Amino acid sequence: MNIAMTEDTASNLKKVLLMGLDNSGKTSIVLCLMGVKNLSSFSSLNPTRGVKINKFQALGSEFSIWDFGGQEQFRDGYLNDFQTHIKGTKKFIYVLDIQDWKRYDISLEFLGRILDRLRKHKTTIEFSIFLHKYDIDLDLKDSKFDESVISDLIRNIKKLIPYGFAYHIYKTSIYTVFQKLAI
Ligand SMILES: Nc1nc2c(ncn2[C@@H]2O[C@H](COP(=O)(O)OP(=O)(O)OP(=O)(O)O)[C@@H](O)[C@H]2O)c(=O)[nH]1
Ligand SMILES: [Mg+2]
Repeated sequence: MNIAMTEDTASNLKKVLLMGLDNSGKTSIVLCLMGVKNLSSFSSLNPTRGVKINKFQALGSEFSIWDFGGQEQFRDGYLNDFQTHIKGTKKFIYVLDIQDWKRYDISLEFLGRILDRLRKHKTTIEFSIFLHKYDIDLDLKDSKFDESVISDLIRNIKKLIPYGFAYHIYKTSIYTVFQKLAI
């Protein structure tokens, strides 16, 4: 993908970046935002290789959603080229799979490195963290995965946030027509 070709030039073009570990649900979120409702589109998704840019119109604006495939082999590259990627960005969404509790530490580490870059660049980008796959029927009775695991996770996320940095955390799910609950 030629980055120069896709730079934000129109003033009403809203550039949104999505990052997070592989399989966390970024491409599914993009499909939801684009209005895809056919559930089979979500079950047949392949891992995103590198950055995939999706442009579409909604609410009178044109959106350019940059979906960064989260496999380990790509992550360092995104951080090395961070400044180039975030140029013109309006909103940054970090996606964490709430059901993938075995990889919380890896996801927190990646999030920490992203926040570090954002702090260095002193940007005013809106920052959100999606605790994704927070499905309506999520079973929190499992002994290894309960409310305390999630509150620990949220506490650990907050520890990573630089002082004075504005952000929001949401619980999201592609079910129930893309739910996004502020916490
Ligand atoms: N239970 C549940 N599964 C979801 C949800 N969102 C996505 N998934 C599933 O999670 C899997 C991975 O989704 P993707 O959207 O491909 O994940 P990704 O973050 O784009 O992965 P990479 O491209 O490898 O970085 C798919 O099987 C989706 O159907 C959700 O809200 N709840
Ligand atoms: Mg993907």
